Amino acid sequence: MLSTAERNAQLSQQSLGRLAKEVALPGYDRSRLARGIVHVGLGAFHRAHQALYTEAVVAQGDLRWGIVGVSLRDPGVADRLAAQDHLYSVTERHGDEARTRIVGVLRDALYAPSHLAQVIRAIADPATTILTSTVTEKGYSQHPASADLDVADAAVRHDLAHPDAPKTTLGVLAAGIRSRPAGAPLTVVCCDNMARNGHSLRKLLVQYAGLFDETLARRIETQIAFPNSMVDRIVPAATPASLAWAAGRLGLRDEAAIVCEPFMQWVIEDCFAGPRPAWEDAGALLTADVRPYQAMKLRLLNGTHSAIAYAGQLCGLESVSDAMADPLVGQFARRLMLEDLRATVAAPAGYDVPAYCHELLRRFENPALAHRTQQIAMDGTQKVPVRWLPALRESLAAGVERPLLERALAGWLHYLARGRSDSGAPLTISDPGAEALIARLRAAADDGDAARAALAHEPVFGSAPWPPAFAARLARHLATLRQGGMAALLAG
Ligand code: CS2
Repeated sequence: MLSTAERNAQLSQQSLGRLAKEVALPGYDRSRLARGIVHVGLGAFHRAHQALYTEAVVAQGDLRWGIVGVSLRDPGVADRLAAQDHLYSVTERHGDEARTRIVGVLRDALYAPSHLAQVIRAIADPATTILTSTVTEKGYSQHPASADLDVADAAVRHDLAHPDAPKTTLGVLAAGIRSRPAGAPLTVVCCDNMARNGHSLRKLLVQYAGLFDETLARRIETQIAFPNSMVDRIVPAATPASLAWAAGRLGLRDEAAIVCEPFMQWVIEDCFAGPRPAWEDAGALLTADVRPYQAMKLRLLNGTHSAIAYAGQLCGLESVSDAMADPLVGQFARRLMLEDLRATVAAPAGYDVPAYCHELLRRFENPALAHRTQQIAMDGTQKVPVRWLPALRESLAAGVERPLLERALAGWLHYLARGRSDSGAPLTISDPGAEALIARLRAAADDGDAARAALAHEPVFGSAPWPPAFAARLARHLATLRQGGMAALLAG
């Protein structure tokens, strides 16, 4: 229990008047906010991205779009938000500039394992016409290489046996949709970094529902809209230091404070089944085809990010801005983006890709963000097949080598196999899908064997064979890494 003094020193509806005066407040009557959106995955990214687009729509007077946030894994976030009347701050920082506002659009925050009935009711409510999700790539029970439902996954098997007591994202969505009145329009907007994310989610949900309720599967397929979307904003996970910094700025404690970059982008396919917030009034781009934007962002931003993450981890560089300031790793990241990855990207109509790259590099250099390389390095077995492998496959099929991207891939494999930085410090590898790949790498007799064994690991690298000459180059890079670390690989 918080004492009165502690409550007074913490962000809440009641303490809004005590905030530092440069902090912007919700400019609408929160008590009149209806619930029109359910969001699954209540992490910092959603709260600093989709929630802000919606906050802007609500601030213009359309009060239908309050958000019910659902957390599937983290019990803490719902409690922290509830203790603050679901208010939190977002500070946008670049260099010395900072802008802080309090976000009021969240109506409720539910931890699904302990409030499942409420979550299902919220999804089933016909006033909910939009459901958004940010549960990370691994949150969709998708087999990374086949892109189909991973029916071998223990949590999926649990949900199929108990569809009314689900644990997975797909299980919770299906249970909620099953309880909706027929004909109530719903649009599901997947906001995770996957190619064709909306279509993938539809396919997975239909596959999942089809295994226990054919009628539900048909309903999902024919009546619910699943626009693809591209989301972008760099939002580092909070740390004790970022929370302390935010408290200093606010004049109050905010246990859910977010510090992120000023840049924000959302491109959404304009196919909705029913009412939606006018997100375009808040700067979102509604368009007929999101795929070129997705490919551009996943390859240039996320592809470079992952390379920075593994090179950074191996070289003892804690944050992206540290890595960008490092002569070898910074130069590697720039060349990887501008030479190898850019060559694989077709610009969306009217888009200035060189200017986009220039801005990306500036964003990575932002010294005010402590964006940890360890955070981005997580879940490589989910990210690499989306961010690097399509560009590599296409290039190799056209007979083109991508020397920097190939080095990035070798760097990731070396990071997994060795589990230590180049100076010998143990690394925390957080990737539940990596166990089998690590076992293959560590069991290999030599570098050639390691390269071939990795490329034959179907869940990540797919079933189509990779060219032997490419495997040989990868083996040479692994040898260089083993002998001289990342510095030797990047200097060569
Ligand atoms: C990052 C992304 O953690 C990661 O894997 O690459 O979260 C990245 O910061 C966002 O996609 C930026 O929009």
